[in-house]
Amino acid sequence: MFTDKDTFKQHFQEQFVGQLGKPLKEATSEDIYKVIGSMIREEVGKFWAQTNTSYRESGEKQVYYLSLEFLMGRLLGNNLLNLGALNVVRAGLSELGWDLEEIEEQEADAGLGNGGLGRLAACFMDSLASLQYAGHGCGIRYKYGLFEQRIVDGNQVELPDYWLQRGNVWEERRYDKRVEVSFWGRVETREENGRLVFDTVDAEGIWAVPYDVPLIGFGGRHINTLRIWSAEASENAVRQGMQAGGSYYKYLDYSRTVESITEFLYPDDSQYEGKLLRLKQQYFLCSAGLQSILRTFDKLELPYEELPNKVAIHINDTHPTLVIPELMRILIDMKGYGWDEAWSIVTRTVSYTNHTILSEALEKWPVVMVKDLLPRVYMIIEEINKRFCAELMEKYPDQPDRIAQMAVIHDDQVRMAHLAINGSHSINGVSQLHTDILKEKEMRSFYELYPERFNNKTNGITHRRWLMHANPELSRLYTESMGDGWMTNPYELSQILNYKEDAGFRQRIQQIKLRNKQKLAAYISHKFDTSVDPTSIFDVQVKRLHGYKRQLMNILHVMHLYNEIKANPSIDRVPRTFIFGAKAAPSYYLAKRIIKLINTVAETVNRDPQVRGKLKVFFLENYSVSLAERIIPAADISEQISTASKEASGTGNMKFMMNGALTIGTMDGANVEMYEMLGAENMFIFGLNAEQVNNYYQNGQYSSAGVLARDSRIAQVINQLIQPGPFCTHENEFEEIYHSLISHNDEYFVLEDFADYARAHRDIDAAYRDTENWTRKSIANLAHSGRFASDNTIHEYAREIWKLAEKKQLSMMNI
Ligand code: 26V
Repeated sequence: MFTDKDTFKQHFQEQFVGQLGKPLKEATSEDIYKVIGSMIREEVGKFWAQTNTSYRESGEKQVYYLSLEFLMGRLLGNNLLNLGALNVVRAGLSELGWDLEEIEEQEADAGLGNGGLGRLAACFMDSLASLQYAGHGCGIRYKYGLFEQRIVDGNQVELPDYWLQRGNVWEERRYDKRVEVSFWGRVETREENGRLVFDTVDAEGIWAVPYDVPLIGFGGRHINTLRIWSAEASENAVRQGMQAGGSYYKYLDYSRTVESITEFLYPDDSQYEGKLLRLKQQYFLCSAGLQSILRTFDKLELPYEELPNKVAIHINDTHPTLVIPELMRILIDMKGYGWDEAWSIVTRTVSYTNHTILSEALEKWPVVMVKDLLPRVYMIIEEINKRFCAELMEKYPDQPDRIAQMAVIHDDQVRMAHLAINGSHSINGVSQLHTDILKEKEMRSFYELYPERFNNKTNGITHRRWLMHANPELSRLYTESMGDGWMTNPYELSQILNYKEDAGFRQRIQQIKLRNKQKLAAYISHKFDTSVDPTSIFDVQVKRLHGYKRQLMNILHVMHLYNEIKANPSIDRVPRTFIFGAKAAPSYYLAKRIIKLINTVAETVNRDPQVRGKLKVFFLENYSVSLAERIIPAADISEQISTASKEASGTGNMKFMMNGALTIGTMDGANVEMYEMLGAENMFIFGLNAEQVNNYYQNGQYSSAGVLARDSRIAQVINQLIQPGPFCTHENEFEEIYHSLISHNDEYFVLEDFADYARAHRDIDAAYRDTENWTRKSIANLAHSGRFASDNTIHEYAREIWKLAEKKQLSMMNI
């Protein structure tokens, strides 16, 4: 179908008329999108089946990546890329008068994730399939993805993201594979053949209906499955209700209540704490996922002692931790295993990744809630806690505080991280620094108890989406210069270091960056109806809005630059365009004020003729995967400026590096590992390090007011938050921001790091003037970025955590 342009065109034309029943000349771009999507589905169907058959026949170990989030973005371009059909389809469509990029725009982003954690899951799916591992995703088919962000009068407004409105060509509803998930009820205990038996009675059963999405590996032959579950009322429950005298309208109400379980994705928001619907989502995923995993395992007709050899279940953060007690429940109550045997099976099967040390993100559930919603599961959690505390008592007989601090149930709350650590054989952090902090601080007592369980797996990103798809011109240059080995072995990107001193090559790199910037400039110009200078430095910070990520420091610095130019209009500065993109959690008030501040500064700066040609600021609304693919290839500077110790890894940092941007950053998360490879000459490092931050927290000797008193530049900017002037239309407009910095002593050290941040920005200004040297630095970044390809990360997970058989290195020969 996709072998050559003419075959494609012929198939496409037939399919179009056949499927839509109208002539091609009446086609809309949405029609074209849908027809190509269905052709891809048809093309891969055979290989999907083959992959599944080979799994069944070989009995090889299967990995299931359980995650409440899969931030997949659009699939058309990437599927075509992995099928090797991108050029054929682009050329074929072009002959028919269509532009592939415009067709890609028709697809709604699958925004089933908040940010880093969800996007990591998506990158991992791509690597698993591309490396031909037997690894699948298991998630929730939310009706609404993360909210759509609009900026109205400078403020964030949230709208529902009904991504399924126009249908979803990639999914396959598999009603025949539905399973039942039970909530509520009570546990009755009886004895049977000298054994205690637990029956849950009066529970409410609902259907979990799976939708399967093919995960097409590079080469198009190996196809894994992303199975996402949707909640539906079970007709049995309905019939019983009706027979008991319920009305038709009651049924409609009831089924809506059931469907609400998978209605929307929770925003990453501290306000969610204790929300029953979120707990229901978590158990729904665990119960449905496990039933489907075990159904596949059962086909092997092996005893459950073999489960850890045939199945690995990985939990993405603590959100799916209930798989641990749920698997215990199945093994004990349904398969007849004793506690110790079951526990050994569970802990050898499950592994867990921690993604944050922010204490507000550590999940806890009120005991009463878990007990009511999941009575039998709660009994098991209680037993896990009891046995764990007994083990601790034996080890630390005279340290009751330590035991209380480590217990799974404490203060009438279930601590999910403790349950996850207890019930897994592997606990990993997502960068070396993050893992060290887990071991030495956050999870120290657990590390002392189970040192062998802790390990690091530095995050990665898929170079197929973030380089080959997002930056096709750069990819073409690579292949022309050094062949296509880098596509299957991203470490080969280091070969471009050989071209660092090649003036022609550097010029090509400069041209590609300029063209990417021109494209983004056109997009921004169109959105804002203003001009954007593509030769200015594009300085970009795109990521979720959070205090620790310090978008505030960035915008305060922009205010400072503005003040400088106003004070000295002839100052010599390389023109800069600052670009922001960020969603704030709907109830995170301060974060929303920061968005308003950024927009206010943007308005003032962009309309001031005195700074024209030197400074521009844009806040691009609704940051998403597809927008990231537009922005990142056009960036000169990547802002990775979190308070050291707070950003577990970061993955945006890697995407920018892979597209030749230079990083201004703190020694935090994976920035540290980038720095180890790049050195000070290829990165702009500034600010406190993790140890210094930690010391400040411990000795309490930081005073933001003190910084203000010492530095008049900062004082000026801070006062501009509350005094009418260029950035503040009325008195105290940004007083909450002001108070967070002054009255609340600047939790994230924005003021402390400001001076060094400004210094690093001056270094950027100086460095950018030397175009050739800048390009050398950019090339060093590109060359070392292969290390952060998620293919490497996945090989490490496969080898060290999931214990999968070694895969041989793929090459373009066997793709
Ligand atoms: C928390 C919550 C709590 C409320 C309900 C919804 C929800 C969703 C997510 C979260 C925690 C998000 C944690 C997270 O995204 N961590 C990021 O993980 C990235 C991948 O490992 C890493 O690169 C980032 O540094 C880290 O912040």
